[in-house]
Amino acid sequence: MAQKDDCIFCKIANHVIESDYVYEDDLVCAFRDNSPQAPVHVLVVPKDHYDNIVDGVPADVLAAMVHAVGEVVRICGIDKDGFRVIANTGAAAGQTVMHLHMHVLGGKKLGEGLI
Ligand code: IU
Repeated sequence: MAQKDDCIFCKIANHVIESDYVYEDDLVCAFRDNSPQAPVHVLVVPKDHYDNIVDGVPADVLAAMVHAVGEVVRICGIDKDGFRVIANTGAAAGQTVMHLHMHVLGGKKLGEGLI
């Protein structure tokens, strides 16, 4: 699996288009959402293209994403107060960018419901 030509998150994750990065390693990067829904709203994305979290994503990539979540919450200072991780999957769940991403949200009291 590699990049997809017309995918905006492939371009951001591989620095074809620059963004406001928070964390990066060989497999993933994390950058601030450009329409933040909370004081901290960061997206963790793999550098290779997968449509969503059940699109045959290798275990090392999934592990790198979860590791990156931990790095992001420490870097952004929300590890102690609590945060939320969301991976909208498919249009019915509100996925608008069809490149796997995890939202990391925090920095305020979040709503108590799941949906
Ligand atoms: P969703 O789970 O697919 O709905 O989330 C996509 C997010 O990507 C959404 O919060 C957008 O604000 C965000 N985003 C971005 O940060 N930069 C972009 O260039 C684009 C979308 I397109």
